[in-house]
Amino acid sequence: MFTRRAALTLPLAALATRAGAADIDLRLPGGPSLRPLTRAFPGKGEMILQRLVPPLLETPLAAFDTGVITPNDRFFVRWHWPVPTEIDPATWRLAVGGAVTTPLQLSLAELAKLPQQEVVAVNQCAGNARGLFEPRVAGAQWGQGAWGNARWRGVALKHVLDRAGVAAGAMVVRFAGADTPPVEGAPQFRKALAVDHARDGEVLVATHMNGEPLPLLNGAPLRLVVPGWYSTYWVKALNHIELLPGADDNFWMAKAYLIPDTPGAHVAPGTKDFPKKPIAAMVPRALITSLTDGDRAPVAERLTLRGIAMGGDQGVAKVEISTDAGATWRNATLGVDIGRYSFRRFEAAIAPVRGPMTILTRATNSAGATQPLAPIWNPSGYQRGQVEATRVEFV
Ligand SMILES: Nc1nc2c(c(=O)[nH]1)N[C@H]1C(S)=C(S)[C@@H](COP(=O)(O)O)O[C@H]1N2
Ligand SMILES: [Mo]
Repeated sequence: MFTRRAALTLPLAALATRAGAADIDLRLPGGPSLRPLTRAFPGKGEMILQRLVPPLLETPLAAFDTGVITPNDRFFVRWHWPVPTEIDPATWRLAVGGAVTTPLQLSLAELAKLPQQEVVAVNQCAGNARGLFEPRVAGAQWGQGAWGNARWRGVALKHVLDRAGVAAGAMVVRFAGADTPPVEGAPQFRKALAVDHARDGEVLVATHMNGEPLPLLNGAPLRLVVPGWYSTYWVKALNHIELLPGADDNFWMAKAYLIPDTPGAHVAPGTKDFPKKPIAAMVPRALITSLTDGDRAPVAERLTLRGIAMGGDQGVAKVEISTDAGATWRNATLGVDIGRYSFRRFEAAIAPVRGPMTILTRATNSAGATQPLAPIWNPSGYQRGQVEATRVEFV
């Protein structure tokens, strides 16, 4: 399925096409904003090259404007450590151990015999749009393309855990993939969920994405899908599940991916000392996709705006737009509802006049959570959730 040769040529191919690649301007307020576009990665079409090794590939905004599902070949990519390249589906094993009654070594064929289910869900990096934080924060300077929406298929994690038998006293389930750090002593990427969450019947061990086997760069042959939660938990190239009797104190749970324990994960810019908690469920967001912030566009009698919205860990109840800095809002028309964890498309007509216009978009979910007008700031650039502004010059 994935040949060794294809995997090994990955960084070289990207390097070869880097020179002379067309640039895209992400319009980041705090620093260099141009990025090369690349088609050099296996299974990927045109992507924004944020980093070569390990790859960070961002989805161009235009790819979100064509439908509610993000195609596999445009889906963003993020790895902390080098991409595991020696993937042989025939010998792949998912080990389940720790506080279980029956430790398991499941092959892909055995997993395929367990009941299969599907969910459409948004996979969003905790740091999506970090590059728009003001003042600027350290980390990958993503624009608005470190998320995507796909139809995931696989086995409910619950079935896998039931097979192993969760021992009394097990509290958390820890996940690890086949990627290992290239330097000794660096922490392997591992994430954990509470046992009850892991057994909720919605968390999946996925094999397929939009009807195809998972692309290599998106975690083939198995990845965790945690609907409604940030993708840091969606462990790729999953090969190890471990039940622990207490909290997971590994680096990626205890030290990284922590947000301020404040409303909206917001602290005053520059603040370093605040109560922290692990990032968890996503928050509502809406974004115009038919225009990019900073665009010039021709005046027209009527212009239909299109965009995508998500409700975080709930369905989208409404999307509103404002062209008067939030003084008044009106409802956008929502597209088809294909599940609470999915993107939902929206449309709204405006009558542009010559000159600058700022269009605000605000999503509210079915639990009543909505987007604040004031910008979010925290030192890691996580959980951007404020109303997005698309500034357009009509000419
Ligand atoms: N094994 C493994 N899984 C991982 C990661 C990783 O570095 N290694 N990164 C996580 C993070 S932070 C993100 S944003 C998502 C990205 O998923 P994608 O590359 O399929 O878009 O993978 C998650 N799962
Ligand atoms: Mo991420």
